[in-house]
Amino acid sequence: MKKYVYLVICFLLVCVCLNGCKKSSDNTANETTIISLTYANFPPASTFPCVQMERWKTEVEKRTNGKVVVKTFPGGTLLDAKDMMDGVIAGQADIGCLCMAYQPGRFAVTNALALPLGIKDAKTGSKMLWDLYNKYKPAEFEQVNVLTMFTTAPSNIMSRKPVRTLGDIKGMSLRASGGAGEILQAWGANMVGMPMSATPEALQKGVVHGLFSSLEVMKDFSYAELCKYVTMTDTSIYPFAVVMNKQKFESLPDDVKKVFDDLAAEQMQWTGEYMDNHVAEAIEFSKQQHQVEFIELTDEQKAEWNKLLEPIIAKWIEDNKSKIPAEQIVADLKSMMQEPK
Ligand code: DTR
Repeated sequence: MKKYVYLVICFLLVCVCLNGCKKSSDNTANETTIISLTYANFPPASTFPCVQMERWKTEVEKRTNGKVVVKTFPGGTLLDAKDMMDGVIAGQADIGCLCMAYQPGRFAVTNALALPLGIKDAKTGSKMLWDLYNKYKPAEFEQVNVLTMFTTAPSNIMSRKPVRTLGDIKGMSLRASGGAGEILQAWGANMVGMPMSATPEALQKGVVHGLFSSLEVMKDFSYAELCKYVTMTDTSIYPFAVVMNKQKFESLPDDVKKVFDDLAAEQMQWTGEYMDNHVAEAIEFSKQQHQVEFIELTDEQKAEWNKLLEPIIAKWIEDNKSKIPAEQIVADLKSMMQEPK
């Protein structure tokens, strides 16, 4: 009898245990059906890096039928501009958007896009950047999974006082970042390096008297209220990358990985086009709403200004050729510029 009772107790215990295991595996299944990812960005939500982030989120959530949910963090609320790459590698955010110029020297190959090559718009620049990245697959991106890349439109001078000649720019404190800074220095400006997110305050406080960037910021950061003059130089674009923590990417199911991979080139193209259209809108906005004067240089001036930039490419090749195939990279970029679009 005792033996019988003992057997029944054992049987009941096994049943309870099995039931518990089943419940916990059901829970796990529920948890894994929705994959939640964090996406960090450094500038405010209305700016182009964040607009492209929201577009990517919408597309991913749609194409995975809600299996992936992306939580976006604009304005440096999760990771700041300079911490973006290391923060993603460390897993502080699953995904991050970074401007390569903000960490000089770190993205040597792809930052070649910032050289004064005369790339005419963001659509062209973004395609060139993507092709260059895919050709060289530089070691600096090995620790992450690259989700897309894109560039800004060319940079122009936005300033509180008019810049009509090289004499006007001499000694003027202008804000830029990375390679674009060398351009300002070549023209005689006092270059002040800082990320875009720090620039509104620097302009307000008079630490800088203008900046050098693509013109959509006249609208998105309301610089048109302070900078009443734009000198059209159309030089130097800024390359960006969207990177994902590698282990996190590897942990995704194959169908989700495919959605991300399929979106990469499409997102690059979408962002380039968005940027070019948005620059055109910002120019109209600055003229109509804030009476900003757009100063065009004469052909002779352009030749004079461009001449001062010639040593920059040669110096970049010299400085980088022991580490990367710098000469070939410049040759590749020049030939990509000739390709029909
Ligand atoms: N031109 C670069 C990058 C840049 C251009 N537009 C934006 C908007 C928000 C953040 C960065 C950028 C720069 O001047 O930093």
